[in-house]
Amino acid sequence: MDEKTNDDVKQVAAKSIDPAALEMLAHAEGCGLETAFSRADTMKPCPIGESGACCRICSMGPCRLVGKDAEEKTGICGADMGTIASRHFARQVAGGVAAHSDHGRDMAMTLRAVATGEAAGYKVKDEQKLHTVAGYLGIPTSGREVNEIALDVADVALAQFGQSHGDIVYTKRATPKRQAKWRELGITPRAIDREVVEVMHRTHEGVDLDAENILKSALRCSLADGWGGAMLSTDISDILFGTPSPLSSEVNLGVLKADQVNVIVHGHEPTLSAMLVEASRDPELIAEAKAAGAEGINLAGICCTSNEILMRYGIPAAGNFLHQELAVLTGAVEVMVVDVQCIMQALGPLSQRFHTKLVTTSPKAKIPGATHIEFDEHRAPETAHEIVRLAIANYANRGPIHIPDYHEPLVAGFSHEYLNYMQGGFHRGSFRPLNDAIIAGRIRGLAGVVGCNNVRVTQDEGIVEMIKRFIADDVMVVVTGCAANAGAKAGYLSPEILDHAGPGLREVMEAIGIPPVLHLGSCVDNSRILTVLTQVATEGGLGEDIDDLPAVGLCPEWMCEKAIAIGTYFAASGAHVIFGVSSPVKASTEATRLMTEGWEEMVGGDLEFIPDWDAMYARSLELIDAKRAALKLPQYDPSQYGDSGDSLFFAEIKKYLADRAEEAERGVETVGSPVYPLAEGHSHDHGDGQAHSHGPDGHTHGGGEA
Ligand code: BF8
Ligand code: SF4
Repeated sequence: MDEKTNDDVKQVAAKSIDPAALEMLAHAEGCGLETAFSRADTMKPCPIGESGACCRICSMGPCRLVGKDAEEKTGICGADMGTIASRHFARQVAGGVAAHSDHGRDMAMTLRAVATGEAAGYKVKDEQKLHTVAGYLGIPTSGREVNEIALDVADVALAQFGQSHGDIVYTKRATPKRQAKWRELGITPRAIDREVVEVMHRTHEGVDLDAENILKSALRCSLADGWGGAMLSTDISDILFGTPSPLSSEVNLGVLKADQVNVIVHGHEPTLSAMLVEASRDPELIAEAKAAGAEGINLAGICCTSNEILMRYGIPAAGNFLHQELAVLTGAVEVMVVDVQCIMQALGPLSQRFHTKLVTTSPKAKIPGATHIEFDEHRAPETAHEIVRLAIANYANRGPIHIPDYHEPLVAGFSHEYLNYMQGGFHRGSFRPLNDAIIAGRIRGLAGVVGCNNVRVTQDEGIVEMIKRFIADDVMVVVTGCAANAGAKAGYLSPEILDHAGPGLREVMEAIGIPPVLHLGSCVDNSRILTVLTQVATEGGLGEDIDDLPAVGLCPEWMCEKAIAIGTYFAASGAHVIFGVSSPVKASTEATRLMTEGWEEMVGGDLEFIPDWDAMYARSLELIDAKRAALKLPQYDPSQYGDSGDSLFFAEIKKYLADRAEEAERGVETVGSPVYPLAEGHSHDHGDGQAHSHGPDGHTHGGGEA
């Protein structure tokens, strides 16, 4: 490789805070291969589009409102900046809602196929959750067979997409105050598809031309995601694959194994990947892998498919969004299986430079250069076997490999149900301890740090900075999606991180026995945050609704429309939300005002864009402290706490994880959902059926270069 100047080093260092990524970027450069990171150097964002000042809704345009007086200009049809920016924003919301919700619909279709006995290999894993969900949906359960209930749940869920009258049923899970507010404003979502279609209609040329009204429709559309498609997706995934409870695993590219057949699942849906988990553990296939010269079959994940199987089976995560190309660059991936969303087209040509077979599986998502093996829930186990066999056959074709030796331990799997259980046991689950801690000021507030990676900012930097600062300042953090993965790679999802928590937070976490940063799952699982916040709000002592809580939601490195939809539904549910990177409505003072002051007045929550990490953090604390003051809670004072803690937490969680590893070794059924593990006596393993031992430095080692 050429010698590097200081400037080169700085430029590379600015791309990621993850040493594995930096190592792989240097490797890519050495191989003369490009990645999203290097393409971003030459492809600068268009400043007009980036700020929301470009309209390409009709062919009289595209109209671009630029210059000092841009806000006084209009497009050819007379549309002003507020309309143009809001219209584009609303369409982003609709795109995100469509993506999450279509995923939710597919989950409901799978549940239906399971209920009618047409989906071999799947079954209802969590009957308790099925009963709970049936209760929300008004479906009788008493004296009925599991599949009878499941069929009704699937049909009522599917009806939520296209019903011709009524509201989305899950909106009833919001606080009474929130439901009343939505009704009063006329933004209770009616049917999921309808809200997406309506936004597309309103933002067609020449329809809704009032920024405030357009943005109001975006709020309603987003609610069809958070309290509709995404929430259904989470619930049905729990029914089919088990409601998560804590388990340990590992994260980062070092989870790839030099001497095993590596299969990566990437995308968002848990359906095929759950079957791949089983296939990767099939003794017959393992024997075939050994006959092909490998030591075994190693499954790992990227993006939210990874989160889905990490949370339920402990399958290790190879990385987040910007790791997808880096994984292929290791040369050690026999097959990368993708389903839908956040999959880069670049994987097609890149995988052709290696022996890696890129396998597309969804009829909705094909990529030139990939092998298409269509997933069909009616023959899922066969498809999974076919894919694993393709990987085994491909093992012999490996060239030189380069696996960066970085892998961090993490604990994941904190569902709403598990948090309840942790705070009072199977029969007395509640959020009382957490609420009391917030009221007393031991916990200053709550923060959700969620969302993507984006090459426009240093990978993982904003996410990890926020997590680090929050826990040091006694703010409890929940994470999902690629942000969870970023936090984990930096070591913040390991129980040891309690040492970095502030004195009050540490005391509480030790007492309850949970870590200060909780991995709640994939991006559709942001709906878990909605239900957690709703319970915190109704538990007592912290007001009556989400907009009373000392809480913020951050998406420091947002990238796609789904993130915009999530941010919007949190705002519509009463949360203060801050995004980084840049604002898609920056060009319009009016749209910016509407989404901040305007929405705060309307729904109590808002959406701000603050690209600077220091400013984002300062604003977060300001918002949290303002809510504490409004609730007349004692001012946060860290000097009061920190004396009562001991290592109870470590002892508890370590024992819990060790018990489960031990059970897994004994062959106790590990696929499933022991939400109440002590009540049900189930266990998860770590994805490869083995207990992982942690070295004295708290890190696990393996993989490595060959
Ligand atoms: O749905 S966080 S980059 S992977 S969009 Fe995509 Fe963003 Fe990652 Fe999961 Ni979510
Ligand atoms: Fe231009 Fe109006 Fe057409 Fe948009 S809808 S491209 S602003 S003429």
